[in-house]
Amino acid sequence: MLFMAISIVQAQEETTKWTSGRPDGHAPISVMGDHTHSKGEWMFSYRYMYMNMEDLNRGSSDAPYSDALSQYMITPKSMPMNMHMLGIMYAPSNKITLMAMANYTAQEMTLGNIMGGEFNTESSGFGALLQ
Ligand SMILES: [Cu+2]
Repeated sequence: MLFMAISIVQAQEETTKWTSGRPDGHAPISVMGDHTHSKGEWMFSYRYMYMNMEDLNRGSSDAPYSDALSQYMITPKSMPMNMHMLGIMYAPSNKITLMAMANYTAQEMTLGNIMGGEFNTESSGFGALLQ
């Protein structure tokens, strides 16, 4: 999914000390849309995120897969996900910064069945989180 956002910001006052050239000039990479650019500036970004979900919980306690299999024929066991995100920012003026982002997500899931077997499913693609 490709989307564009337009940020219109008020001109920074001359007394502002903020500058993108400082190490603390940007929020952590996972925080998007935290800053603007000066006229004519481009910024390209690549973000990678890995997340793995596994195990079952009941409330705040671990639960064995046999609990789930006593009520259902299949239980999820793990689901690792890889996400790649590309971003572009451009400022046509000091008051407007354009931003576009696209992502590619790949994930798989290992499931166990009531017969004691396991199997995997997977999905991947551009845009929204696929499950
Ligand atoms: Cu930027």
